[in-house]
Amino acid sequence: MRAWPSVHLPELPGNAPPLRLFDTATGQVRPSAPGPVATMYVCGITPYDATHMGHANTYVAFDLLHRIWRDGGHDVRYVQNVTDIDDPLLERAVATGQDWRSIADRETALFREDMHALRVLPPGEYIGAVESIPSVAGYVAGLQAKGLVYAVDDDLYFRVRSDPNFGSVTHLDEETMIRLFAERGGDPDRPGKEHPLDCLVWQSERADEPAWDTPLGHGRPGWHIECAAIALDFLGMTIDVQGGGSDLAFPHHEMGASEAQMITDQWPFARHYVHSGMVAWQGHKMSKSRGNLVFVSALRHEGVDPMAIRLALLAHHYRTDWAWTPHGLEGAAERLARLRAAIAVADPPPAESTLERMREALADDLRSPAALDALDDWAHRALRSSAAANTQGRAASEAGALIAAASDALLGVRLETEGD
Ligand code: 5CA
Ligand code: ZN
Repeated sequence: MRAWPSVHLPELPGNAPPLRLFDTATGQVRPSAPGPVATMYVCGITPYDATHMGHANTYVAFDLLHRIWRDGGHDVRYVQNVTDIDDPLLERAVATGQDWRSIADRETALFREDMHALRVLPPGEYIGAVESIPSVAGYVAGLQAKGLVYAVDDDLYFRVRSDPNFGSVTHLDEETMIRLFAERGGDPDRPGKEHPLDCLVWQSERADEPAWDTPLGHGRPGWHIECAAIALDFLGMTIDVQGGGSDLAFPHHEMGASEAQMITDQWPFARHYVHSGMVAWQGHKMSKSRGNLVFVSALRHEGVDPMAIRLALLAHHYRTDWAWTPHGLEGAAERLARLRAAIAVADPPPAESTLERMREALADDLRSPAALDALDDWAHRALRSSAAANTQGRAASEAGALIAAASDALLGVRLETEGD
């Protein structure tokens, strides 16, 4: 699949401290990406209603990580999937009378536009579930050959408990696992299963649903194995970061990790499991199934500057849960205008120490609010020291140019409004 176009990434002077990042599996902030090449797999959208602020928050969080690694001198190999075949997409197709493929194409196209507008750096590989079906079938056959798969009717299940490390991503007790599994697409109560937590890796053809011919039979992949397969195909073991929103930690990341570990007989699947917080709206987690959504594209069409949307997201540390508010967006738009005015000041204060503060904050588990505080402090001093600013959004001094470059490279917030 095609990703979206990249944007220019300015190079900054000096050195960045190495990134320390919270890992769900150990519950600790630990050094990330020991090697020169950093690898990251981030779960992509299920394209039936894109792109809401929850999605945007998650992809901007991992974009921040991408940018901080790049500033730290890493080459980043970034893979993201698109779940372009799954139950929710087929349900939406039935409910609206549209073809599931045209829904997926349309929403994926919109997602690309939104990501580009938000200056999210694209993954190097953007891979659809449908195009991965032969690969998934191969991995399932491999698990089958090891005796780790059994059939219920014609559907195939993975024995999650065959992995001695199952549970080591989220450390949940079994009751909680079963409850979350039921809430998030699993089927703990299906008769015929050996263990309630065993997960579907291959679903045989259902009436009126699409199916593909593979050596496993006529059907389609389960969800978790899709991401395990794509990550193994394009990154291999062991990846530096497996990422997604916190609602994916269990079962999706726990089960995908176990599948990959049992396929390869290696552990762990990922050195860090990184989870962004949930964005709420109208009192609930923003979700396609509930329909309480604020869309990036809707705001863009109202004329909201995507950089203000990005600032509204970055005002929250990526791991916190928070509620979207129009007030938060207004605050972000004001901050953007202030920063754009400040870089245009003719004689602002020096910017080196601000860059250093931003890098320190971001290297410490991506504390974007503290990085924004550093920018605000500089802007406050710049605007106080200057009687007259020239045009907003054009750096009028070396320090202004350095602040604009730092904001662009590290935060993905472009302050210069010319030459785009
Ligand atoms: N296709 C699967 C992953 S393989 C999927 O979960 N798709 S999704 O479209 O439902 O979600 C895409 C990403 O957005 C996931 O990382 C999910 O955790 C995140 N996400 C969904 N809703 C929210 C929300 N309200 N706040 C923050 N992140 C969210
Ligand atoms: Zn996934």
